[in-house]
Amino acid sequence: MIQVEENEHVQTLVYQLNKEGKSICGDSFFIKANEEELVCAVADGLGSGSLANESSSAIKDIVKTYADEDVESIIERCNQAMRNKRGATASILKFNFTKRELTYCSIGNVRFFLHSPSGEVFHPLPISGYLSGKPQKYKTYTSSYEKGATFIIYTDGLEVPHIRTCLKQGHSIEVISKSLHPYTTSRRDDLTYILGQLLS
Ligand SMILES: [Mn+2]
Repeated sequence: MIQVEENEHVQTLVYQLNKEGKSICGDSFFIKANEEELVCAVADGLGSGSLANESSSAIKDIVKTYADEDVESIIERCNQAMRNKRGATASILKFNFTKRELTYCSIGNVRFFLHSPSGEVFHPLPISGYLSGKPQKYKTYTSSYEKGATFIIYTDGLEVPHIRTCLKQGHSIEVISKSLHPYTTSRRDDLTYILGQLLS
């Protein structure tokens, strides 16, 4: 499944595929761009199927409702919502187009890479664990970004050995998406990625 969200500041593309034999995806995502910012989130519910989806879709709903808050308060709201659920790993990312700055907060194995045209790679190291409703410490990353930078957020269903190389070639997100295709066919797990390029 592919969804596209774009405006004059950003172009994004979402790809999602269920685990083999599953009719419900345990991963969920949220993405929204307006004149000021891009908000995106990816969550991987523990396990698979409907119970996994219950957790990850609750995260999606919270990000949608509280998208105006900062990434750390949103992720804490998501954590609270996991109390009577299985739990999930999640990443929340915002790009502020006016400040040309990104903020990122994450727990668990959802990963994020940003590649700038100057060659710099921004890759916050994943923090182990998952959102479970228990008290949790967060680390919020802030970084400036360059026009033309490409990024990806993805769940562990996508097993790419050299994700940096895929982003580095300076290709459009459609071409990058095509180059990721061979890594999406095993279907050992639910798979979600958001690919994007900053245009301004
Ligand atoms: Mn997974």
